[in-house]
Amino acid sequence: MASSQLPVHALSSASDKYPKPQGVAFTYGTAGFRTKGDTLESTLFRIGLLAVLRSKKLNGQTIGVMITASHNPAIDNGAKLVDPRGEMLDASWEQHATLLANAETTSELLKVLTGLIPELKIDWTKPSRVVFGRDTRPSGEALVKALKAGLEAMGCHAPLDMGITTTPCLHYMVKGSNLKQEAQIKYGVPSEQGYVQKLATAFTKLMKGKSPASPLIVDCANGVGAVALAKLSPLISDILPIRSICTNTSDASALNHSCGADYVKTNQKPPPAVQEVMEKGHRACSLDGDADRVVYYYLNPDDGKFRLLDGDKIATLAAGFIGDLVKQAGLSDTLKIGVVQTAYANGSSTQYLQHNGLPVRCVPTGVKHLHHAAERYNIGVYFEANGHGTVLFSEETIDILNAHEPRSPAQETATQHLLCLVDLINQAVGDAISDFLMVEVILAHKRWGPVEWDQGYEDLPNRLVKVNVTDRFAFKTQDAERRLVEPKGLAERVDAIVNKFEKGRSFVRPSGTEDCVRVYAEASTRVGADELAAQVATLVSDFSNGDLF
Ligand code: 16G
Ligand code: MG
Repeated sequence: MASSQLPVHALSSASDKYPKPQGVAFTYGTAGFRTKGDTLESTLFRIGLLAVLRSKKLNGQTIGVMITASHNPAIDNGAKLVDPRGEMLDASWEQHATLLANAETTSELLKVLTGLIPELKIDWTKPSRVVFGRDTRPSGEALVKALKAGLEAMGCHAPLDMGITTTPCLHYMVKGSNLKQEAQIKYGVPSEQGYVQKLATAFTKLMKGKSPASPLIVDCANGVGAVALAKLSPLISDILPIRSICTNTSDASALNHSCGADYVKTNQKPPPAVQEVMEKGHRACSLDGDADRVVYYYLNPDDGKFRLLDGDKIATLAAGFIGDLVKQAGLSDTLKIGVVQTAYANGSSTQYLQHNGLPVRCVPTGVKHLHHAAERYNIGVYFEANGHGTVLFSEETIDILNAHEPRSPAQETATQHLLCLVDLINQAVGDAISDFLMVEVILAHKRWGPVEWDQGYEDLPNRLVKVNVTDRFAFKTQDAERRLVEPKGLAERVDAIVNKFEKGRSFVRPSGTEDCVRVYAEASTRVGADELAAQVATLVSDFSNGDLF
């Protein structure tokens, strides 16, 4: 049996060096494992084991491991696996990750592992290839060591260490590593340098003939985005001057502290460091700690009020622009564009898209759900309101664009622009940097500033509330998380509250990353949205305390 070749001795002695902390339960959630960094060494060792199995299962294709806790505080860390096309680990394997991470002892771990090999029909004789990277967190170094120990114990030769890198760069790398030579030439060199070059080239082509943009303020969340931007920025500085803020990666405690996309989205205001340098009417954007998420904002020129241009605004901007290019290229009968959102998308954005004739699909929260849904269109635009997202062009679409014979110079230009966008926009996963370059291209082409961009629709006032409950798993949803199916009877009570509010909408879902339940509410007025959120939150908390039913 194949499993008999498992290097049991090597595994056993290596595993003993990475004992699982007692009394901790690990879960591979929406974005992989995520918890305190100093509790994760055994988990990283075991992720190494799983990465090797995954690679062998997929015939030796390269698998990625990213060590990051994204927008969480510096003390946290996490890890996620990346599948060969650069997408998130197939959901059916998440349970194996959880199972391995929770084996209490080395012998239990070996038992789980030995069971998985026949269960997953893994041919042990296949090779395994793994590439990994980490963000700037101090615990990252020890976690890399643990991961390497796991890979080595499984006989994975020469895994590729990308060092400190952004999550999207790692995804780009995985995708590129698995392409055949010819496809790889078109895609770009699978290295960090190759990625930076690819973005800079596409951006430069798309900005040809456009006057240089006014400087863009980029808040790097004191994270790895600062490192990546320092490499890209000099290549495009004469077209887009970038003023990087919050670039302190040497002081760990600064990471995501009073800065970054999550701060802006949650507090609905610029980070203090950005506020200091922001001028009315000028745009700024904030990345998160691993640079896979971006939101824009500006201060209203009239009253100086903060205005957020979130993932929904980016999605509508991108879908509109790309839709126009498809029309100008003469391909609107051939290429179908679709937009994918989650229940958190502001109702006004959904309505705006639908009025503009764009099909919109709603899927559960988490990049993997959006990504898979977007793959079903010729051109799939997906963004979460929080700024995670990208635009996917299917292989067939790229072939159609390459083969297209334009009937006019305008058609030719539009076709070329679409092809350049394929290069500019990360096709594996959302990239804050690639996304803001896309936004900058669109604004330049439309000769828009943030004010014009913002004019498409007005967000409905909304509120997100966190409710601590005794058991978040008691809350089960359906219809892309828009409706509760359990606890029984709660959905009807939520409906009864929602119906009291003009344009009211509210939903309740268990968080995939924290031990809590989230309540979202929107309504026609600020007071209404706040009141609706408060009433639904009280309902949820009463239930949790056993005061209901
Ligand atoms: C993770 C997800 C993000 C989602 C968020 C929801 C990825 C890469 N990240 O950060 O897409 O919006 O979780 O968090 O999938 P929640 O379940 O705690 O509300
Ligand atoms: Mg992130």
